[in-house]
Amino acid sequence: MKFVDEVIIQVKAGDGGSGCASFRREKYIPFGGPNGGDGGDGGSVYLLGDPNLNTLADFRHVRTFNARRGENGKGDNCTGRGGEDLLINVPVGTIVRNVETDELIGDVTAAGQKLLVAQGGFHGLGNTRFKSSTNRAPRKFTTGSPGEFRELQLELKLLADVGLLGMPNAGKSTLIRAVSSARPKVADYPFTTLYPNLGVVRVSMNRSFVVADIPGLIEGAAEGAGLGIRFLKHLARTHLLLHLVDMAPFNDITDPVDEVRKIEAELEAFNPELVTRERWLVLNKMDLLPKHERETRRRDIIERLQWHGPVFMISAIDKEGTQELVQKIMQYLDESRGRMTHGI
Ligand SMILES: Nc1nc2c(ncn2[C@@H]2O[C@H](COP(=O)(O)OP(=O)(O)OP(=O)(O)O)[C@@H](O)[C@H]2O)c(=O)[nH]1
Ligand SMILES: [Mg+2]
Repeated sequence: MKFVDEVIIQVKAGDGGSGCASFRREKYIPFGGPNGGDGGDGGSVYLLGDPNLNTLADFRHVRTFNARRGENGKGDNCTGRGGEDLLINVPVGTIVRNVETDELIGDVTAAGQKLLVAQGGFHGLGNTRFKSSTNRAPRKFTTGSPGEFRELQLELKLLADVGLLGMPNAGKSTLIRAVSSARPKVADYPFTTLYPNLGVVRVSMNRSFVVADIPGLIEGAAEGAGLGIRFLKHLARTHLLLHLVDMAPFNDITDPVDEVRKIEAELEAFNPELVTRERWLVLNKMDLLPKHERETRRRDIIERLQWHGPVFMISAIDKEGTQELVQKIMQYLDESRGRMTHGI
């Protein structure tokens, strides 16, 4: 399915039903009193976080959403039926703005979260309500108020704990397949991954984290080369970046150190804050190097990069070193979540 992460939709809540002006008319009872009932409230429009969606693609086809109006009141003091609320399912991570005012309406960050985006109209009052000692036969009633109308901009910024970063073919999708049940396509040509995928990594019964696999970046991505950097925004809400590097490129011209620097330059061009985000170096494809060369290659890369952060050496394809990486990630996330909840 096509990946869409920005759409504009229109939502209209239901109008409130009008009150009714009516009088009791029964045989042998002249001058029966007022008996007009109230109208019903209009339905409101809500967005609902749906964990099974990961794109806004459905909104390319249907862009207008109307909740039902409340029914008008009737005689015999019958209240009109309220209009049903309308729930629109959106992926978790959807940010909602009012197009007209550019105001932020909210952020759907959890499955099952309901966000009110257009309030239904209030019901009108029937003439029974206006009965008083001085006016026993009021003809007055009120109409329902209109439901809110809004034009909304929906923007999806995937919510993942960990983001994968790297050149095409570094093995990002292979890694996500090795550690989660997600099955993104893997192939030996660049730009196999065309849109972000999420994978849930289950570490034990109730400990897990979410990894986002994003399309590979190349030099000049900030200017639109390759698939560009438009997917980098999906890394904005991650806590940790894994920077994957092919440590055994098949030709001598490709230097892993250059490859890392190119990606850093693109990050910087997109959003300097991303460069300061916690980032771990993951040297992949170690299976392609003879055992005795691995450590030398690793040291050479770290030294030339002057890398001081954590470094891992793995073979995503053989799942070597991947479990250790997963454990370290879980530990790091537990600690940083702990820091957040303790306000440190
Ligand atoms: N030998 C070896 N090959 C690997 C390893 N990891 C990935 N590959 C191969 O490298 C190629 C690219 O892997 P992908 O996982 O598609 O790479 P990617 O980073 O997702 O690439 P894009 O989606 O194009 O950005 C495939 O042919 C994989 O089989 C590894 O650990 N060892
Ligand atoms: Mg891929």
